[in-house]
Amino acid sequence: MNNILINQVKKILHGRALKKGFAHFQKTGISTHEAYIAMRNMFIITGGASNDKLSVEIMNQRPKYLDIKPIGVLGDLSAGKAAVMVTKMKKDGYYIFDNVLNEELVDEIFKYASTTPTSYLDLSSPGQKYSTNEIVFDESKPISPRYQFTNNKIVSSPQLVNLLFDQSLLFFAQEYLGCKPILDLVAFWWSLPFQGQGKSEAAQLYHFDLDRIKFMKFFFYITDVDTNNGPHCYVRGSHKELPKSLARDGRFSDEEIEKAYGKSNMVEICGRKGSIIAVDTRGFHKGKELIQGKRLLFQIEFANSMFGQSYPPIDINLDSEAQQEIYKKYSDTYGEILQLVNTEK
Ligand SMILES: O=C(O)CCC(=O)C(=O)O
Ligand SMILES: [Fe+2]
Repeated sequence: MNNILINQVKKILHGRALKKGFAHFQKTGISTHEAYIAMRNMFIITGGASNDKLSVEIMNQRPKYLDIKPIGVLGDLSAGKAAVMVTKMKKDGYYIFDNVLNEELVDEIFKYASTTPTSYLDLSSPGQKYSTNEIVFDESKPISPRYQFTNNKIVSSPQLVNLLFDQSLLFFAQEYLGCKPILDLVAFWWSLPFQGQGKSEAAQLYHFDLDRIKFMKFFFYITDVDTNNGPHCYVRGSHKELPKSLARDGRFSDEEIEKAYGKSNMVEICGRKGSIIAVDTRGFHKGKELIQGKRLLFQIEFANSMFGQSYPPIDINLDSEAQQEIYKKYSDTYGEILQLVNTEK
């Protein structure tokens, strides 16, 4: 068989598996591994069009919330203030907000991360494995390029929980995704220079994320980030369509990316601590390998559906009544990965 024919057959088979898997998910809420793999394959075969098609369907099924009070760390986004930002994000695939986290908050988060034990990327065996033991991060004794806090540690920080429930972020995500967002992933990690080891595992080589159909991440820099200590790198406009020359899964070299997009579209996002960035990581991106210093980053992802990769739920205890209310009111958003374990008072 020639290649064109093989690709046609693949498209039909993966397309069928995706259709069946998505229908099963809609009926049962269960996303099978096979269906997830079919989504990834179809993304690559169609250059992303299959995800866009499913997103239209999802948009109709999950109409936007009409009563979000869009005030928070991004400022007051009411009266159409998010529109210009979202338009730019749709064009470029990322957006750097003028608003930053206030210094006191950044300092508290930094202190928490400096004193709370963290898991770390364990390079002693292949794959993306994190240690089961947790240690307090010590930059003078580097043992890994990446130290990642467990979800339990994240939801034990009142400052990070405040960010999870921030209503300006929810509103922005809704405007970008075009439907009710789902909080589907949180991450908090330190990065260190590590002589080029573990670059693939630490997401320091170009790649695209594809755990969900459509999604976006907020990045919060908790340390100053310059060209030497691991800026997030993004390829402007690469979230729209996957070019045929890069139509495969995996990691990509800088040279390969430059050939396809040109250097002028490869953006290094530096910023002072407190910087807030929105990124559609379906486009090509990486964390730049650190040459010196360290980087602490907090990340929140919103998606339009839980179809795709599966993650374990996170137990959370909410002390704030206001947050309990938001959790209940927008349970379609917060209730997918967060499990409220408050005992009745
Ligand atoms: O470390 C970074 O800046 C990028 C990490 C990454 O690939 C991701 O969060 O999806
Ligand atoms: Fe990524």
